[in-house]
Amino acid sequence: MPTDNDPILVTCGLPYANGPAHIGHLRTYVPADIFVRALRRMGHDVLFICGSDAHGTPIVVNAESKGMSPRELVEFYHKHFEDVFRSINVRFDYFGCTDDPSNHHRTQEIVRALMDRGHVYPREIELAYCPRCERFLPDRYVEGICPYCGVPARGDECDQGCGRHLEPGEIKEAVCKICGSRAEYRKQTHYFFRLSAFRDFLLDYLQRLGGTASARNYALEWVRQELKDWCITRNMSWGVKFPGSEDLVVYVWVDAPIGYISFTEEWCRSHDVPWERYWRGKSRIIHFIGGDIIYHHCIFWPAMLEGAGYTLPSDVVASGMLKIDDKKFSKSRGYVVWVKDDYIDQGLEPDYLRYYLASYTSHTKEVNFSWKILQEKVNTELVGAFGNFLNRAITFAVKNFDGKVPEGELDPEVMKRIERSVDEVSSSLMEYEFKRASDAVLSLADYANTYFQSHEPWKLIRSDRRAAGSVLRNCLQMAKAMIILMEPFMPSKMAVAWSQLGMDSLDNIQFRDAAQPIPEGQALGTPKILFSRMEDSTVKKLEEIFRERIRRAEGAEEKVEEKPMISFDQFKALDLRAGTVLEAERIKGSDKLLRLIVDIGERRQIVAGIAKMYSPDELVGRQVVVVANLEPVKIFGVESRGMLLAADINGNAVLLRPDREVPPGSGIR
Ligand code: B3M
Ligand code: ZN
Repeated sequence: MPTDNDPILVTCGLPYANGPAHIGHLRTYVPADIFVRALRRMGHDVLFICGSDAHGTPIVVNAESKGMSPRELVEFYHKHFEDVFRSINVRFDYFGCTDDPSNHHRTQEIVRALMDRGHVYPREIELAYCPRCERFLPDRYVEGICPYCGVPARGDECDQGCGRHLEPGEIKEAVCKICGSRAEYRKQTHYFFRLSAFRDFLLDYLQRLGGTASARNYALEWVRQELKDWCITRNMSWGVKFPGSEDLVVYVWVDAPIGYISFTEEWCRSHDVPWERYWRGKSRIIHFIGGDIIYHHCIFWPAMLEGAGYTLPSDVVASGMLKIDDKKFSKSRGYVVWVKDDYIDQGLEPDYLRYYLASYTSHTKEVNFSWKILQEKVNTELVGAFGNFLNRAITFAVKNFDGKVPEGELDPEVMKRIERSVDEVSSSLMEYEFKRASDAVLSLADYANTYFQSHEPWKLIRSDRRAAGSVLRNCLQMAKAMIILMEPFMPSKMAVAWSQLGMDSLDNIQFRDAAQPIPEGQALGTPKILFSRMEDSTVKKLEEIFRERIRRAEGAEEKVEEKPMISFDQFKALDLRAGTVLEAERIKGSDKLLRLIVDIGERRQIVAGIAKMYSPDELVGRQVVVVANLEPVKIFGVESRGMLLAADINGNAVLLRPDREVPPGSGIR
């Protein structure tokens, strides 16, 4: 077990480089950043590591749909996350990417070690294969029915039903996500990690695992029930090559956590420190993760580390989920707040959001976010209590004591109160109780406000200047303590407050300095309002953006819902005909459109948006179904007189065709 003097490594779950950051992400990153800042102010030697997760099928699917390469997509979002973290004051020592060469290298090293030690074995399995696309369908390339609960599911997880992780080959009634075809099952050799052999190890390890009880208990529950071996290979080219195989890559959940190691290596390389200090020695490794990836971090990952001979994590800290306006977070339904567009770019204070996320409720519980609550917290807790006291104390001292910390006695009661706050904040943070810690600072602010109020320095100054000076010196001492203890939560704001106290730099200040007497005669800075109120008009504007997004999401959902009834005559008004494609070619400048000549009893030129799904060659000679009496339109400068019927599979067209060859021009009824 690591001791107090061992180096500490703190990591955060790696965001997929597959979409923008939303405040659900920050539920993990902000508390981790607070924790690291606090550890440093308690004198610990800490390294803070994260990076983007570049692999896995969703990224390939998304890149394909955007007409980008996976690497381009990953680079784009990698930079996005770096920017967001900078703007919200989350400061990693190193932010890597799992597609970096060092991670390919470390992953292969670990997989080889696992193979050498007999923890990985080959097995032939039956996998979904699309005969039309002529390829195996890993994970998100396939949809079907969950074998456990019978609900429609994705290839790798039953996301709408029982929530189980699905192993390759498990999904029933598989359908190809690319072309919509019914998949077949074909045999292929894959590699499995012998997770089942780690049961006793895990039972013992998990009892000792630190972090949140939520993570430990959830994992123990799983280990007690069932531990199945994990298939760790996939048929793809994007990813880390499985050693010794040309067409298999390792499963993304193998190389993603290994990023924690390879990013540490990268940082160590540029700082001339052996990486083994963290991953082969006595260190304390603390993972901050979302509550939905406990299984991976508490079961799969420690078993892999144990199997390959690396240091085991000492703590797994799992955050609760986030709700928006008391509704389940959902990007597709519009219940989402994007960090950049909806927050930073609206000119809102990063520190307000940090404070909200940390102080709303305890770390493992559900946070509800709404603009109204943000306003209320800012206006009462930050403006009303914390900021109000700082401003009163500093302004009074500047005005009445020549801009300096007045001479006076430090009250032992006040000093005891400060010591108590330091203890409370420190111990709460060490237990990952972020709310308890910020509440403790707020309660010091309340105490300080009452102290100022009840000692009435504005009266005292006229009768006993020395006594008034003492009151103010005590107030400034409490201000100093409040700023130091609040810094991990609101680093930008506290740096400003610190300079108003006339202090140099907060950089090397420790929590225990909160009780170091503030020097008499020290020149104070210029008092300014630290926190500004959130006005109703601002909140209204932010809520409007949010409502509009939900309205648009609902509108999009309605489109695929029922349409109004039509009469048979209306149906008969459609001139539908079977036809045969005579010619097909791409339209220059468009990657979606094809120009077709179709025989529907006459030659018709039709422009169709199917180039992503069909090549011109495969269309010539094929029979199709055409709406022949649509008004002609020009698309990309080419006239289109008619439309092909197709099924819409997530925006991709799958053409309809007659069941057997029919004469071109046959009517459809
Ligand atoms: N990229 C994101 C998630 O499932 C995933 C985390 C990897 S951590 C090694 O939350
Ligand atoms: Zn299921």
